[in-house]
Amino acid sequence: MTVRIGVIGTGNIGSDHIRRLTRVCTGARVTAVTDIDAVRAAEVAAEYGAHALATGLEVVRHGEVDAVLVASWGPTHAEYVLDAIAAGKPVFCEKPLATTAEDCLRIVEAEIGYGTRLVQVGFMRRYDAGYRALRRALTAGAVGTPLMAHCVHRNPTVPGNYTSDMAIQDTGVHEIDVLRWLLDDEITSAQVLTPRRTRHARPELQDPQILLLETAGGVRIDVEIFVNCRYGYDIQCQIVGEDGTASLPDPAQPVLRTEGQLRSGILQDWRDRFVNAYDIEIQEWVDSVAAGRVSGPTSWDGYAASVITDAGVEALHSGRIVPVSIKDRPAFYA
Ligand code: NAD
Ligand code: ISE
Repeated sequence: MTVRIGVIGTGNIGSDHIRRLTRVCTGARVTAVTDIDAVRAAEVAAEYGAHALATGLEVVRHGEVDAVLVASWGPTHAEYVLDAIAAGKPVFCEKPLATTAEDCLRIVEAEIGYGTRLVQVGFMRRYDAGYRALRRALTAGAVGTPLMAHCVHRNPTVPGNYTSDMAIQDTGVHEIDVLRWLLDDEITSAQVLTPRRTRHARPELQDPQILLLETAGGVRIDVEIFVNCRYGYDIQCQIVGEDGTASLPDPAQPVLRTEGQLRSGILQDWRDRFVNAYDIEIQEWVDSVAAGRVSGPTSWDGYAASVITDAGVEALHSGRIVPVSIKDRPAFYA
C-alpha cells in the first residue's frame, strides 16, 4: 500500500520531509502541499508532482490525502491537527504539538473522542540510534537506578529572531522529551540558572542557560543550553546511575592524525546530526499508518512537553523553582 501524504508547510523541515518521503522512504507519496508562501508551495509541488493547494484545511480534506504531515509554524499546528482528527486522518505534527497546554489538551480530548490514535509528534531523538542504545542500557539496568542526568545542547548560532524563551521552548524541549522517555519518569519541577552571557549573542538574549529539572522519582537533571557556542552542533547526555554511567555516543567521525595533531570533526547542524533519526522516524510513521496503528510520541507527550516548557519559561523569568502540574495520564495513552 502507498500512503498518500499531504504536507502543510514547505519551509526548512517541511521540504526536507517531502524529500525524505519521496526519495528515502518506501511506501509513501506526497500528493498535496500547501504553504502561506504560495510561490514556494507551487515550486515544491512542481518538483514532486503534487497538488499545490491554497490552505491546510484543503490539504487535510483532499481525496488523494490519506495522512497529513504538519510542518508549518508552531502557532498553526493545533488547528491543523484538530482538522485532521475531525477528518479521521493520521497526522504527524512537528514539535510543538501546540503552543499552549490548553490547545494540547484539546487535541488529546479530540483524539480520545475519535477512539484510536491518530497523532504522532515529531520528537525525533527517540529514533536516534545512540539514544535508543542508551535507553536499552537503562532499561536493562546496566547502570542501576538513575540518580542524575547531565545534558548539553549546543548550537553554533541561531537566527536573529531567536528569543531567550525559545532556548527552552524550541531547543531544550528536545531534552525534556527524550529524558521523560529515557528515564520513564515524569518531570515535576523546573528552574533556570542564567550564567554570564556570551558576547557572541545579541545582548538581549540570555545565552547560555542551565535548565534544572527534577523527576517524580527524584532524578536531578541539568541541561546546558548554549545556542551561540560557535564551534558546532553538540549534543551530549550522560545518565548517572547507582552502578555506573551511561553516555550518549558521539556520531562516528574519522579521527585524523596529521601535522602533529589528533583531529576529529564536529557536526555543524542539527539536520546532519539527526538525519538518520528523521529518516527512521518518518519511515516508521509511514509504516504505522499503512498498518493502521499509529505509534511514536503521543499527543500526551506533546501536552506534557508543553506544560514543562511553560514551567521552564516561567522559571527563567522569575528565577524561582516552578512546580510542573501535569494532569493524570488518561488510560488511552498508557
Ligand atoms: P520554516 O519557517 O522554515 O518553515 C515553516 C513554513 O510554514 C514556512 O514556509 C511558512 O511560510 C509556512 N507556514 C506558516 N504558517 C502556515 C500556514 N498557516 N499554512 C501553511 N504554511 C504555513 O520553519 P521550520 O524550521 O521548517 O520549522 C517548522 C516547524 O518544525 C516548527 O514548528 C519547528 O519547531 C519544527 N522543527 C522541528 C525540528 C526538529 O528537530 N524536530 C527542527 C526544526 C524545526
Ligand atoms: C530547532 O528548532 C531544532 O529543533 C533543533 O533540533 C535544535 O537543536 C535547535 O536549537 C532548534 O532551534
